[in-house]
Amino acid sequence: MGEGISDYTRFVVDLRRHMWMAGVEMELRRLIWQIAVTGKYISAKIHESNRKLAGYKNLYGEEQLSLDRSADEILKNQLQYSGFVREYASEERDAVIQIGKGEEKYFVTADPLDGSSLVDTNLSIGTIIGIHKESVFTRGRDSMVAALYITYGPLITMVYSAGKGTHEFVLNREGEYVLSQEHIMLEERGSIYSPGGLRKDYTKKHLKYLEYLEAAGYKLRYSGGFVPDINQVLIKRGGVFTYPALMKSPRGKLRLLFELQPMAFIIEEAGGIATDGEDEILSLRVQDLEQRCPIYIGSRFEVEKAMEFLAAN
Ligand code: AFP
Repeated sequence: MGEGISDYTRFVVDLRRHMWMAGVEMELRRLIWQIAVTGKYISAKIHESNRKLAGYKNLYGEEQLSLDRSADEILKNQLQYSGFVREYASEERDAVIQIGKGEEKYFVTADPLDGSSLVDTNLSIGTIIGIHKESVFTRGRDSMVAALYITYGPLITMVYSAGKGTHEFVLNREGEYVLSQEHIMLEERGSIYSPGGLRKDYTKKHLKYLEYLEAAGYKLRYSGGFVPDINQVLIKRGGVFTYPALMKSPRGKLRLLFELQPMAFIIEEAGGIATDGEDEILSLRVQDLEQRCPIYIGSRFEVEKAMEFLAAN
């Protein structure tokens, strides 16, 4: 029996209503909403580019930006003079820029289009956002007030936390973000592992950890996109994503500020943990934008097991 439109609207919880009901502070609600809307423009750019952009000229003969730089421009323009954002730091820029008048409340970090090397394969990619109440050059634990990521896949989904749980929204045909999963909580342990990097470059301790997971029957799930790979651990309620210290690059590959802090904030709010193998990601001080860091993130059992293996003699 179909529900009348009034029933439908009664049960539909859109992003703005959810944040208001969760008691998220007004300016932060409006900023998160504005960023979520930007995801629609970035998605449109991905579709418009049909996976080719860099090096192409548009009909006016103008050189087209690569998709990740286009996504960065869209985000920056959307946040500039929004009234909420004082500074903007992006994986596509080599310095933090002031985009407000200087008294705004928030500092935003962005990986505008993570996994862009996957665009031509039509695999899912994403946007990763961190929202800070003070300069980002400190510990995430002290500065972060919210984080979100948008996954451009068969559906466009947005996962956010403003410190009151982790929640998922789906962009519906009407262009609204509608609540799909509220207060997502990871189990104590899961059944999937997502191992970045090359086996030949692993340290012996990391290799022993992966062999432990494989012997325990964990299923390998790795797409090469941090956003969908982490999203799978969250939505499947457990498991572990890791991009470890490698012999040739002891700091691993992923960026502390743009990729790891936002995901650590979100996963911790879902009852999981995120470490560099020794210390919690959100306890690490950000020294510079380029700072990379090994990562073990997901449900408690698997991440603590990793720390055991890495600490063993
Ligand atoms: P791109 O943004 O260059 O596609 O890199 C994606 C990424 O930064 C992150 O999303 C993945 O987890 C990781 O790199 C994959 O790295 P490998 O290609 O070395 O597996």
